[in-house]
Amino acid sequence: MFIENFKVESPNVKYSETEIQSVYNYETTELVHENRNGAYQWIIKPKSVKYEFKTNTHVPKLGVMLVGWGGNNGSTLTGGVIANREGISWATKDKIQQANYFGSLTQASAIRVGSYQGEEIYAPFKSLLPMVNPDDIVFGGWDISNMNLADAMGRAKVFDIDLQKQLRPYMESMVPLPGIYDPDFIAANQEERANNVIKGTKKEQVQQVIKDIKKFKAATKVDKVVVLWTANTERYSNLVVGLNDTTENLLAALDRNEAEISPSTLFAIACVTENVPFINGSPQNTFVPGLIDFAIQKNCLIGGDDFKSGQTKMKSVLVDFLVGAGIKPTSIVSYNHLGNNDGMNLSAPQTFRSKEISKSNVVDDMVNSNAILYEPGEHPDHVVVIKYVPYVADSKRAMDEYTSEIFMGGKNTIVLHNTCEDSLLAAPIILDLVLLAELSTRIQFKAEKEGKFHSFHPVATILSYLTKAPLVPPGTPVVNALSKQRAMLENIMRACVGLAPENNMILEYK
Ligand code: NAI
Ligand code: DG6
Repeated sequence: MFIENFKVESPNVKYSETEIQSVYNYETTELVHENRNGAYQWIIKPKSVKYEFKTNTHVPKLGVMLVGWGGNNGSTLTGGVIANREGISWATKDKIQQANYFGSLTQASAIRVGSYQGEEIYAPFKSLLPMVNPDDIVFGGWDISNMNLADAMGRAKVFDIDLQKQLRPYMESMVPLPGIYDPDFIAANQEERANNVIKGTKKEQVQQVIKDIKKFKAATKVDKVVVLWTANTERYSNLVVGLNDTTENLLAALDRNEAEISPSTLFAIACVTENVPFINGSPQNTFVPGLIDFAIQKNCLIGGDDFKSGQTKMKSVLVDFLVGAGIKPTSIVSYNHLGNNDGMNLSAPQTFRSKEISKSNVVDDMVNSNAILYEPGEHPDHVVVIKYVPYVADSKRAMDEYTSEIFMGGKNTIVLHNTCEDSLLAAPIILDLVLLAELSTRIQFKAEKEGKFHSFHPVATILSYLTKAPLVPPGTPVVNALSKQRAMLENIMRACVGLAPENNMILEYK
């Protein structure tokens, strides 16, 4: 059974006009490795820590500024939200299709809230806490191509033509602001597109982006802005001591107009300076140590890297399943070919390398979790290939072969073939990223020994379900397994309304 909304009644939760306050007992463990009677032993001690959460229930009017607004993802997301807002339907060869938010965790998934008269009861994920309605988001942003969003939607070749025709009038007047173009960081094949660029030194470019954000905020009267990079994948920046290792060095390098500061890092510097949350949807190392340091100093949310949309999402489910089932994946080979502008940009070795890195490290936590299967340091062979095939356009083909060792030396090979418009996978993920980033800035919490409430760490691990290479604060474990990432997010939101984590024990029926 499905219920649309609910309210929690418990001594642990208080709803007021402006906030939800909850008390939550975090049941965890403390590990000790010590000498007991002459031998070292691991001791696990259950531990309960009392936390208090406060969620501001005022849902702001949200502005989202996309870097790369005129790209396939940017135009698809903007058109998709308009279609939902306006209740647009269109004819396909199969049926009359209604706009929807399928693929969005916050808008189209459900959570279990309990059971009632022998039936499991589910509610929308978004009913857990008050969140921005995506239909109300005001979009804006930058692009190095000056094409308006209606033409950009046509260039992307993602939506059915009947839908495009209906969206055109809403999108024709949307024109991206000039972006920051640096040919050293993206593929040379992008040069033709770059007709809309911010001139000046790097510092002047940052100042222009700050002005753009302020102007957008004033013109649209939004309460809050989130900025998200969905522009081209850049090459990795070189990490250089004295240049981008600390806030001071990064800002001094900006003053000196150092070449090795990428456009994405410039956008991030602008956002952190203004305390505007910044999310990186591409694989490059935008968040150089000096930038992370800067975000921590300013307590400004940053999140990334690289949307986890298709092949990697499957990987972080399948490998978790295999290793969790006691099966040993020994070789993972992932091919994809695509023909959109992202594919063209990734055909250059330096930008491909950024993507290869973010696609390759995604099974480490699962492999490291099982020393019955893997020797220390052992890892499956893992190869990632991406080819540019213009004809298939945004319809990406992903082929994966997983070979595993099974019982008594047997081998098992699983082959997947996935065909799908890449931007239709990415757009709902972008939506979740901005909605959850906004929500997380309204949550404050404290553990029992902490005097004051504080926000989450500015490096937003809460967003990791949505990213291939979750950015984490130094010294924090990286979790890639999709089910764990989802459980973390859902359980934190449940804690905010005084609900225990979903434990799936269903003891009442045992
Ligand atoms: P796209 O190439 O269609 O769009 C990128 C846009 O960024 C272009 O319009 C380009 O003109 C613009 N641009 C480039 N540099 C810029 C700059 N410095 N400032 C402002 N605008 C700039 O690519 P698409 O398909 O929209 O993907 C965007 C990014 O998202 C890529 O990096 C891609 O790797 C990443 N991504 C996409 C996924 C998907 O499923 N579609 C999944 C994971 C990541
Ligand atoms: C080719 O791999 C293009 C990329 O931008 C991917 O489509 C994107 O990174 C999505 O990757 P995945 O592994 O989540 O499907």
